[in-house]
Amino acid sequence: MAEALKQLSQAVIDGDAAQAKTCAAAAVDAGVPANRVVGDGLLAGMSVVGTMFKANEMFVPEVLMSARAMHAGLDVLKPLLAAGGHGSFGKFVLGTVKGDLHDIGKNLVGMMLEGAGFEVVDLGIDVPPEKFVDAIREHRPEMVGLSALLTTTVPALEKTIKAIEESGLRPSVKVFTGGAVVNADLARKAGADYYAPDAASAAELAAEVARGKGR
Ligand code: B1M
Repeated sequence: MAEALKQLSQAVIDGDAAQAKTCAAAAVDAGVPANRVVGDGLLAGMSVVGTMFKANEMFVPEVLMSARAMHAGLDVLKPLLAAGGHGSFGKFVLGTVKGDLHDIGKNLVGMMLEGAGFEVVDLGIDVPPEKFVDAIREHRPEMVGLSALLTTTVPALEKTIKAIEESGLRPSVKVFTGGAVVNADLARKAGADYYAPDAASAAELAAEVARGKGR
């Protein structure tokens, strides 16, 4: 079991999408729970990639290959992570803020939300504030989630929430934020209602809020 996860992690580091797919499927077949395959396999590999990227031991093209491998592994797990969700908690509009192209964490949050019972409307990456506003007007979600991974895109969180306020739609939605550079303090300063440090807690918190037990 540990060996399958180690191989999966290495496939992400190597940027080998086919191998990541094979290893993720093998881990599932061996009975490893999907959340462990994500945490101890895919995320463990991506964490090494992040460290190497920071140390200039890996560069953007290689990191993109790792991102592809991560997505290939996540594709295998998606049906398991999203199992049981029937959209019974209502709609959740989700996107990565303007200027930010990172989508792995956001996609994971989306899968976990679906698994928790939300109908997710994914707006993608580099989403301008107006697009969030238009989506709220069109889909009438209960909640909106903004993901930001860069220090330079943290201001886009605030701008997006401000645009939602100016549209008059703010009272109708709870705003969630998260992403590597976001913390509870930044989220509060940007005007968000909730901050979650990872995908599992984002889904858990959103479900609590939907049940009326939100903190
Ligand atoms: Co970029 N990048 N990147 N990158 N990248 C980081 C974020 C960085 C920390 C790397 C580093 O220096 N160590 C650094 C940011 C530093 C900073 O601003 N403080 C960085 C940089 C600098 C850049 C560029 C500027 C590099 C360059 O071009 N010189 C550039 C910017 C492009 C842009 O966005 N405009 C860039 C580009 C890229 C790639 C395109 C090559 C690629 C992204 C591919 C893709 O996403 N499709 C990439 C990657 C892969 C990374 C790292 C290595 C991995 C990110 C990731 O996917 N992690 C990252 C280093 C790192 O984080 N260790 C790095 C796995 C993912 C599951 O985690 O996204 O954090 P994460 O999501 C978590 C939580 O944060 C949370 O839940 C998720 C799962 O539990 N979460 C939420 C996320 N969203 C949430 C929303 C919520 C709640 C929780 O509520 C709504």
